[in-house]
Amino acid sequence: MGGNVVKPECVTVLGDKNVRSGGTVTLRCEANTEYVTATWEKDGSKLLYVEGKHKVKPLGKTFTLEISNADETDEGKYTLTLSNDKGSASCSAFIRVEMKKWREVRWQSQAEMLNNIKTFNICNEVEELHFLLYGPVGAGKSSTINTIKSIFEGRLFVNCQAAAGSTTSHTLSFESFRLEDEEGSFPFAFYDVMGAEAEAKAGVNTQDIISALKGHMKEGYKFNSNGPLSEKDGSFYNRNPSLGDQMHCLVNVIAADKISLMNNEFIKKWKTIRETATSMGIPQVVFMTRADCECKITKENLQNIYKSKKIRDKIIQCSNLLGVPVNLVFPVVNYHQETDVNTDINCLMLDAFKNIVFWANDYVKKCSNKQNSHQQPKIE
Ligand SMILES: Nc1nc2c(ncn2[C@@H]2O[C@H](COP(=O)(O)OP(=O)(O)O)[C@@H](O)[C@H]2O)c(=O)[nH]1
Ligand SMILES: [Mg+2]
Repeated sequence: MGGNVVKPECVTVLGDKNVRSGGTVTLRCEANTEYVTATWEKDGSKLLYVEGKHKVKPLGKTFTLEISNADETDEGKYTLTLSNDKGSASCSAFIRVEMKKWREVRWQSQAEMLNNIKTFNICNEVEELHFLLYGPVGAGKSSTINTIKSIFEGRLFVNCQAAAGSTTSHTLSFESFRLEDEEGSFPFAFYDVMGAEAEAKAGVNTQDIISALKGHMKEGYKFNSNGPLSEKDGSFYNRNPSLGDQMHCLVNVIAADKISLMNNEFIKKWKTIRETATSMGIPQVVFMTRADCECKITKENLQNIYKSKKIRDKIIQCSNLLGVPVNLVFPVVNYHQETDVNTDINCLMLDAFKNIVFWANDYVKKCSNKQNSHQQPKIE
């Protein structure tokens, strides 16, 4: 090669690719010279070539890597490095593997799902089902309520103030939001609490969330970072809450793209709240918002959400972090930039929402059966 050796440069670089599970994908780079040694890495480690799966083809100045029969282990960042005596050059690309669907959403059945919820018969024991949304500032609690309200009302709803990239809470008092359409209202109430911050003194007080779960906190109570609601506060403390005053489902809200940023202090707070909910038997789920921020194929097409390895990995991470079973973690996307309603956003949210409606109702029925069996004299 002698005089032909020049410092390697990439004339065209590798491009990100999506591949279906079982499919074949090729990464290609054009260099300025063929006199180079090419090495491939995956996620920062030397690629282990598997016979029949990986084919590496240098052809003149073109360097390709072909991966056949793709599966989820093939997803990752691939880097090609070209080197010779004069130096080296490298470029990278991400391969996303679209997995076989691992959960079903009825994308075509918005009207039917919505109708099932609108005509849902709540048990007689309470007038409405209460859902408490809990999670850090910016997790998407207010946006989740806005999204559900938008679905019910058939137009975008923005009254529950969502913060634009803010780190302090916008929700300062204990407020509830109800669902309505032109025909009437529905027996569901959502409680948005001031975002929980990691520092013990900042954000919503853990004890306040527990009071809200148990039904001690009355609506309109102003959260105070310096101390929790006191039993002495006659106007906002309900001493003897009934089944109809307490919460019937705890919806933990976490942003898919911020899970890794959660600190231990925060997780500890969360654990305390979850333990209280568990001891009361309250159903608990996780709404993992901002799924579109975390996963490109989901952002491109929401119907890909249950084909995405990235989303599945996030769900597992979320489940491990919060101790909620994987099948109770629902990835969702909220309205955030749309100016009109979107069927896919609606179907994904309705799929999660219908579950919590049933579980909250089951919980109320179970509690009232227990109360009744304590009150009724035993027939010998
Ligand atoms: N891309 C995207 N942005 C979202 C989603 N949910 C919420 N957001 C945005 O995230 C930010 C925080 O949301 P917000 O509802 O105020 O969070 P809260 O503090 O938990 O009430 C806002 O800028 C929202 O527009 C989502 O699913 N996707
Ligand atoms: Mg909020």
